[in-house]
Order: sequence, then structure tokens, then C-alpha cells
Amino acid sequence: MRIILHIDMDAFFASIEERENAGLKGRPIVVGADPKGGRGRGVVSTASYAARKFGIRSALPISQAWKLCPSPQCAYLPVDGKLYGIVSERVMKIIEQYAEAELPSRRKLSFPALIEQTSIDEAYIEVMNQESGIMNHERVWDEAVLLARTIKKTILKQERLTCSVGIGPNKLIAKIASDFKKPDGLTVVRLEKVREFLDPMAVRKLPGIGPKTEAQLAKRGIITVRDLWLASDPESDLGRLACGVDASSVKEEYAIKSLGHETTFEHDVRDHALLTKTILALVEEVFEEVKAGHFAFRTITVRVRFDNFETHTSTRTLSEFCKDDTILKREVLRLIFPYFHKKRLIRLIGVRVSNFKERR
Ligand code: TTP
Ligand code: MG
Repeated sequence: MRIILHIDMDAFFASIEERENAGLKGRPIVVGADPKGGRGRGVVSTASYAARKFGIRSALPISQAWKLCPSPQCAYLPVDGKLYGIVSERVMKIIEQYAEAELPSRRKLSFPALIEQTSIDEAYIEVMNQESGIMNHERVWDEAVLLARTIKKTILKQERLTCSVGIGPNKLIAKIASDFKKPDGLTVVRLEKVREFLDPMAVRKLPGIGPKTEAQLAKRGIITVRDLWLASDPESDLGRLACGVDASSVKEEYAIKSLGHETTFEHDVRDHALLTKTILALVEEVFEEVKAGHFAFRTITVRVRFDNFETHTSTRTLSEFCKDDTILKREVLRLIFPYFHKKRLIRLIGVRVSNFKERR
């Protein structure tokens, strides 16, 4: 029997901007590319819940967001990666502080909680993992709820930000549960309630089911998770998902797999100097986040999209872990220069680092 919490900050980038500026309180806010009066070409990073009422979501083209809710009704703000990295670190410290404090029942068995951060604003905590039934599960469920409340209260008090928490018997259920009553939600799904919880849900709510699979399933008349459960082999991946079964473990190492930034130009570019300046600015943004997360990385990837949407990536894996921005800049320029020399118009460039060593 396991008990796992999933914590996910609400509209993270937008909520930080909202708390930094009293004039933004409760307003529709979009954080992302410059909308350029509706002609901007990048995408939305995130939208505040007030902006989501207009249908604005992460990854929507910024020009479409503008159509749904233009400025000044909606505030459009650039991504301040450095600030979000710092806030993320403070939030994760709060989570660690409370998760690692001894819960009364756990003290008896003396095992520590495991914490796995999976993105800038998400973490799992495993508060119990027990094969046999010697422990009073009831008490641990109650303590998990108390832990969730304490973490929510502390993040609100110290950071003036809300988060949503899901508690379940595995990571999959905890994750779905944290999303269930966003924002500022707390949802507990015990093992015996998993079926009841999942049954009426749209299949799209299951992690890994995107619009394509959703459409394919809909053609077969499969709309809800119950439909999927009835129609699939319980031993298949989809079957297990529909049953809410997930054996994956909470891993203590820092689980962010990569960090990157990219930019879509307002006009397609072939100017070598502008391309170089832009990629170096992106490298700096990435490096700020690398520093904030205390990472060392080994793999560097650049991405280039030409005006006809032909997209290329080039990757280099260093022989040793690296924490140095001079090496990062040098390698990124080496990787990307061949594309600049093709004299073709470029629409987008980006850089990503991955293959991280554990924190600190
Ligand atoms: P999410 O947790 O997916 O989204 P969110 O915190 O904005 O909103 P929710 O309340 O639904 O959890 O992502 C965390 C941050 O990561 C988000 O604030 C901005 C960034 N992000 C992007 O930049 N691009 C994306 O496509 C997504 C999904 C997130
Ligand atoms: Mg979030």
C-alpha cells in the first residue's frame, strides 16, 4: 500500500506576475511571447484562470490569444524565467521542509518521505510505502491530508501563491487528483474509490492521452474512462491507465529531464548578427534556470526552423558534466552556425540542455 501526494502550483508563471503587481489582481493575464498587437508569432506559456475563461491556454499561438482577449482587457507579459526559477526553489524548499518532518505514524517505522520534483512547479511526495498491513493506514491517510493542508497554507503565507494537491495510492491517481479541483484544490482518492473517481472522467484527463488518441477512441465510441476500461485489455497500457494502475516509483533524484527556451521571430531572419544575438540571449535564459536548479548538464541541443517549417536539431553530449556558461555558449554557437550559413530565412531558434546530474 502506498500513499502519494502530487503538488502542482496554480497558473504558476501568471500567479507570480499577479502577486508582483497589485494592478493585475484577478485580471486576465497571459505570460508568453510578445503579442505585437495581435501579429506576434510565439505562443502562450501560461494564462491566469481569469484568462482561461476566454479559452486561452498554454501553447496556444499568442495571436489567437489576442483574438480571444486583447490588451488592455488582458495583460500580456514576457517570461521572466529567472524570477520563476527563484520562486520555484523556495516553494520546493517548503515542500521538503514539511515532507521531511517526521509524521507521527512514520516515526514508528522510521522511514523518510521521498520527494521527486518533476517540473518547475510540480512535485510528488511518497508518505507511505508498505507491503504488509501492520500499520494503521487510516491514520496515515489522515496525516497525508494534514501534510497537504500544511504545505498549502505555508506556500500561501510565505509566497502568496496557491497550489492544488492530489493524494492517491500511486503517482497516476495523485496527478489526476491534483488537477481535479484546480485552482487551490485538495482531492483525496483512496484505493477503494479509484474506480468511482475515474469512471465518469473524459479519457483526455488521463496523462498520455492527447487529442489524437482521444479522437481515435471517440470513433470507437469511447468517451469516458469507464468506456475505455470496459473496452480494453487490462494487461495493455491503455487498460492499465483506465484502471488507474501505476507501479512507477517516486524517485528522489531531481527528475527534470531538460531545460530549454526558443523564440519565434516576428519576421523570418537571415541576418547572422541578429541570429547570434538571439541565440546567446536564449542561452542566458537557460543558464539562469540551470543555475537556479543547481544542475550540471551533459547534453546540449539546438533547434532551427526555417521559413517553410522544415525543422532541424543538432545535439552534442559533452564528455563531462558541465556547469559553465562559457562552454555552453561556445558549444551552442558551434552547433547552430552551420544553419546560419545556409543563407536561408529562419523562423525559430531554440536551445535546450539535458542529461542532468543530481542536484547539488
Ligand atoms: P503547468 O503546471 O502545466 O501549468 P500552470 O501551473 O500554468 O497551470 P495549472 O494551474 O493548470 O497547473 O505548467 C507550469 C508552468 O510551466 C506554467 O506556469 C508555464 C510553464 N509552461 C510553459 O511555459 N509552456 C507550456 O506549454 C506549459 C504546459 C507550461
Ligand atoms: Mg501548475
